[in-house]
Parts: sequence; structure tokens; C-alpha cells
Amino acid sequence: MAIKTILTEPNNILRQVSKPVEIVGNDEKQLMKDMLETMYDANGIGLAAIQIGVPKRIIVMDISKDNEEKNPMYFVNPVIKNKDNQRTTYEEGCLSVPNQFAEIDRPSKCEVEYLDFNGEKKVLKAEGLLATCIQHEMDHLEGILFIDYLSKLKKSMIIKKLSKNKSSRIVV
Ligand code: GNR
Ligand code: NI
Repeated sequence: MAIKTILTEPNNILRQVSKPVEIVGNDEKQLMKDMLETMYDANGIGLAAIQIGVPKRIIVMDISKDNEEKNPMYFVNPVIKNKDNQRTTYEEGCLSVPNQFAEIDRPSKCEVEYLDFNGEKKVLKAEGLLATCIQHEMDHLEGILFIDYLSKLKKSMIIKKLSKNKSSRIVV
């Protein structure tokens, strides 16, 4: 296993649309393990492959609490089948948008069809943080970041801040 570098905004790679996986083979399994290790190391609850520069439709998540047993989840080629009409606001952050947080409104519940770590087809009904996180990760597969939902002004302020931090190599 290996900890990979997480790409941060502004970076055009994060805007790529990820490609479907044809077979969940050894490369994909190794990638999922590396993603999980990278995510745990960064104290995140989810990670999409594109965040470490790999444009494949693969997501890992673990929303278990610190005092709970780990519960890694793997999603390959996830598709949202059903979205709730009801919406929930959650304060989101993103490992690719370090130290920035904003309230984002999304469908409260969703149903996701995907392949698991072993390439088996699964369906998951998600609500609460799980639903929010899956939708956040699935946005990454389309090259979308949570800051895209903010006003132009808020978004540009965040990008400006991140660019400054990058060029001076200071991580605030
Ligand atoms: O670690 C993360 N926390 C989080 C909090 C609220 C909503 C979404 C997330 S996902 C984020 C990790 C990440 O950037 N995944 O792409
Ligand atoms: Ni993210």
C-alpha cells in the first residue's frame, strides 16, 4: 500500500471527467487500497481516484467515527438511481480544497448502484452523511467540486486563497 499525493485546487486534472472501469482487476484493487490509505492518512471520509490523479470512476469512503470500528466502502462505476426530493444542507469540506468549508444543499437520500471491491454489483440506499458524501464523491467523477455550487464571488475568493497558499508553499 502507498500514500499518494492529493491534488488540490486550482488543478485542471480535478476537472477531468473520469472513465468507467471495465474490470475490477488487480490494478483497480491496488488503487482502491492506496486510495483508502491516502484518505485515512489525510483524515478524510471519502476520496475519488481523480483526487490522486487517476481518472477512473472509483470512490472509497469510511464514515465511521473515531471510536468505532473502521468501515471501508468501495464504489466502482457508481450510478445514482434515485434522488430524494427533500434536500439537506451539510457543511462540506474537500481534501482537494484544503481548509475551506461551506454549507451545500443536496438531496437528502439517494440510491446508488455500483460494483464493490470484488466487482460484484450492489445497490445501496443512503441517507444522512453517507448520502451527502456519496454525492460529493460522485461530483468528483464529473470534475465538479463543492465550491462550484457557491456564488462566483465566494468561489473566486477561495481559489485565490488556495493559489496564494500554493505559490508561497504555505498551507494554512
Ligand atoms: O473528508 C471529507 N469530508 C466531507 C465532509 C462533508 C462533506 C463531504 C466530505 S468529503 C471529504 C473528503 C473529500 O474531499 N472527498 O472527495
Ligand atoms: Ni472532495
